[in-house]
Amino acid sequence: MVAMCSRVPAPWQASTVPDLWERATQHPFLAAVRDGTLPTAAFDTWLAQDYRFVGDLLWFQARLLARAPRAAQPVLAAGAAALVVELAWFEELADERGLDLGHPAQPATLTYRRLLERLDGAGYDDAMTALWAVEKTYLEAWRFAAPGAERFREVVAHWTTPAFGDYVDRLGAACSSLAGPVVDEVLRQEIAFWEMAWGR
Ligand code: HMH
Repeated sequence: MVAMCSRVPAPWQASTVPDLWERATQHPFLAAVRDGTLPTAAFDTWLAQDYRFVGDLLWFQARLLARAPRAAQPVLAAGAAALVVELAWFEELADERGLDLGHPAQPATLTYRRLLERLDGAGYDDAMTALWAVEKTYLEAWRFAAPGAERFREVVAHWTTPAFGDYVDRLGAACSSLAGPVVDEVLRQEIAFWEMAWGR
């Protein structure tokens, strides 16, 4: 296989486990965002947990930047700065919605955090591939939900901007591989994260 790095494959090419990408990116939670049947409480539960997750991801990404090769520094530094801005965006959104972001992390959030901690101790290549998978799954998931029912339209647009798509492509281009066990592990955590809010 020549130049794996130079192009991002279609998502379903990156996992060896059937259905894992579909389950992570076409979850009923997302279909309900699209058709407007998602209860507001479920969305708010998810939002507060995702705020925690973004904080954990920033921790992971800052440390990944610290050990990254020179060529990967620009995309990782830009991404880390974008996560700081994203946290502020969540805080504004929570303010508008009268939502408390202080809820403790739920089990799915804690399990995802533990995966990030483990990846922090893993080799750089695996950690980088996992970061790409985290962002690629999220992008494809929101693209599946787009444009979203009226009351979710603004947030869906926020997570499907061309700039975010470009960022994910740049992450992919900086990876030595876009497949492997770490990708599947990320996909399982992404599925569990949707389930957390959907199940209640
Ligand atoms: C669960 N996966 C989840 N939340 C996010 N915010 C992202 C990925 C992308 O940052």
